[in-house]
Amino acid sequence: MTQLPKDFVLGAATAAYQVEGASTEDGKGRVSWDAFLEKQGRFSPDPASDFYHRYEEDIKLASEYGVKALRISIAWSRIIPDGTGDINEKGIEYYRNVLETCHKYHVEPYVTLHHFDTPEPLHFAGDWSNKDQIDAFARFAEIVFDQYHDLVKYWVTINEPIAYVLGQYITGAFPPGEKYNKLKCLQAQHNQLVAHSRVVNLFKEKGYEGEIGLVHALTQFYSIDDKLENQIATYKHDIFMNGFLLDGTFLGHYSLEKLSTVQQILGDQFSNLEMKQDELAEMGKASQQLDFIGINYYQSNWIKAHNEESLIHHNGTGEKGTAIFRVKGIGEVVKNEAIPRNDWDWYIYPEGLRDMMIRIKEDYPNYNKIYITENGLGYKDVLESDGSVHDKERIDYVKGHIEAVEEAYEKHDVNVKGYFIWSLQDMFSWSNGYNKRYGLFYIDFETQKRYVKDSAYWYKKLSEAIDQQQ
Ligand code: BGP
Repeated sequence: MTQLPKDFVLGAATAAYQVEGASTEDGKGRVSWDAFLEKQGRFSPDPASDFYHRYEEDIKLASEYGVKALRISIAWSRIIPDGTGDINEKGIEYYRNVLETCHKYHVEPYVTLHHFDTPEPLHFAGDWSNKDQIDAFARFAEIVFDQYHDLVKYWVTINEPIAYVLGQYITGAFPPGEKYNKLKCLQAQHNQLVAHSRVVNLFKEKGYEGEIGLVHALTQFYSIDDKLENQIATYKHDIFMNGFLLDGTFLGHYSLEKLSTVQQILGDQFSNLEMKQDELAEMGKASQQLDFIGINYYQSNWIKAHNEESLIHHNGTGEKGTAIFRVKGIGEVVKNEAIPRNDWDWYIYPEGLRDMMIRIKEDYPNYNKIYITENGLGYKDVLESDGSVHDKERIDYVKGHIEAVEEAYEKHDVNVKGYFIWSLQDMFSWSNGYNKRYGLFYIDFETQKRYVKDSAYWYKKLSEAIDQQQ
């Protein structure tokens, strides 16, 4: 059933705000999303999957279905409610309980420090576009390392630097809902790399045991045809979304190729992009000490040039065919009828994952090792009257992507060490609400009862096959 080696980590991923619920309980502070969602009035982050109260049930389910590792995030606003002030002992205690429960069930925790949930006061002060957030984040990270270094071996600094700020400043689907602000988006990308680097260097200087990495959302981009202008647009698109961050992560600086493209994209605004020498020094140091890179891969996109006015429509309802993405001077995501896509217009193309892994290996030989830290299918699952959920589409999706991972490992010698399905259980999706389900376990959000999907049975078999490898 598998080519993957015995030590390959088969896991599942989650994020605090999407599963915990209890968003005002036990002293938790507000985050970037709270006011934004209240204003939208579409859906609430409570009770989500009620993981705050049901974590033991979910971790036990994970262990029963072959999930060997669980990616969680620690909500900064539970540990330091306003982001910079006093520590909340209830928050400290909660995550200690969660982590101890993981060990009780032999599920290895992989812990992310920032997964889209900046404490509200920092968010209102500019979030990652404000460099003051870097010091605050480093303080939070140090507190968390001191508290849990005995329980956590694998740390992730930041989840998806691009996805958070693309949603915030380009598509407007994330708070504060700004659109087409390329400068802010790039500034916040850079600032996140500096924050990540500070935390990596701190982790290494203080000599904590364990490994630390960064998780990138990497979408693979292909030109829709051979026309030169479309190839150039694809190249620019890639640098804006992937290349700038990958250079910063692995080289610790931005190559001239990336900078000149960013300069083209920003035009006159380029001189306002603030990248200081000491920040680049911090990044250079961190790039040499990074233990692993996490890839979150969901889809590939096909691109053509776009030099007219920008227009974006975020398909957050699952009405297939409604997504529009055109950004002046970067490119347009075009429809490609040859490739299947889900109801949210996300293209299903496992080859893109393989290509991305090979690119990282070739372009950045110091990449060390890769985990696929998120991959999965958003789907409108149906709970049958007998409690079963037949999610064949999800099994096919995951199988296809695992095969792409195997190909990268076997044929292209990519050092890939694990795969985390997104997600362990159904949960709240940031800009899509509750009908976009990803879990191995179905949740009836009214009753909070868990049901085992067909994909969970399949995943368990895969896990057993990996265990049986030599
Ligand atoms: C990633 C995030 C996750 C998760 C996933 C699915 O970008 O790290 O938190 O939400 O995407 O995305 P969505 O919920 O928008 O379908």
